[in-house]
Amino acid sequence: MATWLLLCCLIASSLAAAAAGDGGNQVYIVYMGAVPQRASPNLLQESHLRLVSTVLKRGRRAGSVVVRQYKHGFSGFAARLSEVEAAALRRKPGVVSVFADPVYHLHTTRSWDFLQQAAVKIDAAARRRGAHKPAAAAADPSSSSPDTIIGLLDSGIWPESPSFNDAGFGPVPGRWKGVCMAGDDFNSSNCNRKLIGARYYNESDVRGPSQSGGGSPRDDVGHGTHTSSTAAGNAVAGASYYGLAAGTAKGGSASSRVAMYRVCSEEGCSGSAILAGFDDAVADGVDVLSVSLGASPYFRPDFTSDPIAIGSFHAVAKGVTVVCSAGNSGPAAATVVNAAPWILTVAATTIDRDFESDVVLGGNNSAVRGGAINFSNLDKSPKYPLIDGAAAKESSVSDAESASHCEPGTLDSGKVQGKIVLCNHSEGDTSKVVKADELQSAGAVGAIFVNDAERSVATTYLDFPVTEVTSAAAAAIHKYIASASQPVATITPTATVTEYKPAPVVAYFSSRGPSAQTGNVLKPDVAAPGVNILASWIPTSSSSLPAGQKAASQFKLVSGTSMACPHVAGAAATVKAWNPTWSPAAIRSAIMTTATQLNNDRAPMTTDSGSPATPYDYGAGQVHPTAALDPGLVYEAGEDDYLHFLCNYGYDAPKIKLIAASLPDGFACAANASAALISDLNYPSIAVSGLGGKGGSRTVTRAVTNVGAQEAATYTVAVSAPAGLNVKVTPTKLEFTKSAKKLAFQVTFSGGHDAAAKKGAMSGSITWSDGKHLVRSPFVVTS
Ligand SMILES: *[C@@H]1O[C@H](CO)[C@@H](O)[C@H](O)[C@H]1NC(C)=O
Ligand SMILES: *[C@@H]1O[C@H](CO)[C@@H](O)[C@H](O)[C@H]1NC(C)=O
Ligand SMILES: *[C@@H]1O[C@H](CO)[C@@H](O)[C@H](O)[C@H]1NC(C)=O
Ligand SMILES: *[C@@H]1O[C@H](CO)[C@@H](O)[C@H](O)[C@H]1NC(C)=O
Ligand SMILES: *[C@@H]1O[C@H](CO)[C@@H](O)[C@H](O)[C@H]1NC(C)=O
Ligand SMILES: CC(=O)N[C@H]1CO[C@H](CO)[C@@H](O)[C@@H]1O
Repeated sequence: MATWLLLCCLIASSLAAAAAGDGGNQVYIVYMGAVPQRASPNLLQESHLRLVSTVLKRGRRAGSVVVRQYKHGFSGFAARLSEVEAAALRRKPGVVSVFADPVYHLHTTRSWDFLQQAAVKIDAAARRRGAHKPAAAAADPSSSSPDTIIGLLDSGIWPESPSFNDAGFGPVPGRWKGVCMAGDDFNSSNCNRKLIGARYYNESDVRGPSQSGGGSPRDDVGHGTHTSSTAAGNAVAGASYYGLAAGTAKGGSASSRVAMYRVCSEEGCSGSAILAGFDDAVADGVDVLSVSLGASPYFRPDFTSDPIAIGSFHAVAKGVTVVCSAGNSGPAAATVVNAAPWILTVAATTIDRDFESDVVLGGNNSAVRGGAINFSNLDKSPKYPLIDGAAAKESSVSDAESASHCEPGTLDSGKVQGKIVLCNHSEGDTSKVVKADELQSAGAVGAIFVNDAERSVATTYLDFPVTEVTSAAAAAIHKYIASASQPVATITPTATVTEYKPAPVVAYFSSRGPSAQTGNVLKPDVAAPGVNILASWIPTSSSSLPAGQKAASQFKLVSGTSMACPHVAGAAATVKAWNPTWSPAAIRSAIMTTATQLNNDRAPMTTDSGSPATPYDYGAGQVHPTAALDPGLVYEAGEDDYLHFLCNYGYDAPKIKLIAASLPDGFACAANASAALISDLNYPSIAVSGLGGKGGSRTVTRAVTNVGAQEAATYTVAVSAPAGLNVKVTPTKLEFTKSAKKLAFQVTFSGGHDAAAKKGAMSGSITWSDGKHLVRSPFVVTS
């Protein structure tokens, strides 16, 4: 009776809501857990429609509200529903969760503003990699290395790019089940032996009809073309961005095949499409998934309503390695996203190339070093009047500070006319590109931005001469302006500087740990190049061209953790090609334990601002793709370990089902499940939060599996610990034999005398070595 009443009321109110108009409807993801055994996709599809029709008001057809169905790895659908209909579905048997479709964003740069700007190049990394024989061999498509398939969830692909030419590639692997969907300006002829699959998810179904379409795997943003070519693009000689960064552009795993799942458009990436992309990619047979997008760190979904956490859980359970960008919300702490422990989370670093554009001052012709990408044409001699933004203030403006930052509307165009304007720039200001546009239209001939934070990312200003200098360098300019009666200067054309030192450094924008979800798993996992990366772009000339250029560049310099992620996806594909039976956890372990912490000055890596890099900045360090091919030992983990992680995280079995869909027979959370036990997840790094001060102690367990060529191997441990923290590993020696392939050890952390005085995180590492391999795990302990 009670049930009937409830239903009755729901139906009544659902009618009322519907009567109020469909305008309130939005897309909900209805997640139904594991695909029932022996349920054919068709049967499942029908049952989804039947289920929806039970909650719809009369006259609404299920077929017209369901916009997407999930039927491979898990069952469910996305449908345009009223709040009341969604609530009714939530109570239906078999429905595990119903949540509003979130919109995620591509991790190109800190903000959408930057989309037209910054850039990067994979050449230096590729050059370093090419120096090592194994990777060079793996990158040769004619070599006998097994095929690997990298799937990308992104904004689509430009199939005509030379990065995706299939010359030299053998037939598409027989196990591939994907398709090449036809759409606007895209048909099956656009796929080949390199680009073997392309799907899209009709955005207009989800967001309402949109100008930008979305009805095609073709990329109209550029982002997906860039990430695809970074992960797996062919080597393309003579690549450059209008002559800058000239060299060979080459993906991390040039022998891999590519499959694009277009889940994003210019407006963002809908959660329902992301989930569908994961579902299809796993069923199609990809080996590695590269996902350069995520939620905002300020609106972080729970694991149970995060399409990336859910989709990647199923992918990893099926043996697919999932690599995600950490986000571009640094350098603030606890901004890392995509931090589920089954994901390989990637931070961004610089490469050893800089784009130098100097300021030459009148008087003694001294040069002040700056950096940016300009395609302007100022005279080489310093003859342009130079003025400080503060001195060019519009008289009616009272805020001198804003004028010194050249904020729009604060400057007197009469005073900047024909001059080079010196402007401060800080985080939170109007974007530099907008400021430059304003100055240009006010008649200025150039601009110098004083900018400490963002110096490593070269901004592209196309046809207006702009350079950026640090505040230290700006002191000389200020001094000159103060001393000269008529200060003059010029800005030199951009020159590409290679072998720039120090590199890598952690990029300012790269999102930082600790993970806001748990301090007992260290995130991000590794770092890879993500600043000013040169890779393929869409050659559409909608945006302005540099003076003298007739056609849009086929390559572009772009920055973001979006660019770092596919570098690691490429490395993971190469590890997989060499070790086809390895699990995603083993591949991740190989990449993390072989990462490097030194820069090209052979000194410890720093952040952009010069402070020593910590595991919260770069995880295990900078990815070293060739070392990852032969790690010696690996830290294994599987679905069961991740389920116990969720128990320790605080979820009960029904909540875990929201992610895992189904639980193995007999699975139960341990009675002693607790957040502290998360530290025991067999992860290649260690994080312990809440150790306590003096007298505090915690022991974590780990197990390593010998994957080296020798079954008999002896490894001994070396510990690097900060003052104030005692770290004890037992045993200190591991003897692997034919029968003992996997051995456990314990690490005990305890506070030393001055532990209480230590503020914040204490980090160090433990490293196992057999004399040939170094298997390093970073740790972070907080009191
Ligand atoms: C695909 O489109 C191209 C260009 O419009 C056309 O030449 C080609 O025949 C089409 N291929 C298929 C299989 O439809
Ligand atoms: C996408 O969906 C809209 C609305 O349902 C439809 O009009 C359009 O034809 C679809 N586009 C494609 C390429 O399927
Ligand atoms: C920028 O800030 C510095 C220090 O706050 C100040 O001295 C200077 O005048 C400001 N303006 C410019 C254009 O550098
Ligand atoms: C040139 O002028 C700048 C600014 O006035 C000053 O800082 C610098 O020391 C001078 N250099 C030489 C070599 O005189
Ligand atoms: C927790 O319980 C499991 C058995 O359910 C046991 O194996 C494990 O040692 C316990 N861990 C701790 C830290 O007590
Ligand atoms: C790096 C670069 O191409 N800079 C350009 C700046 O502008 C001058 C004049 O157009 C070009 O000659 C440079 O090549």
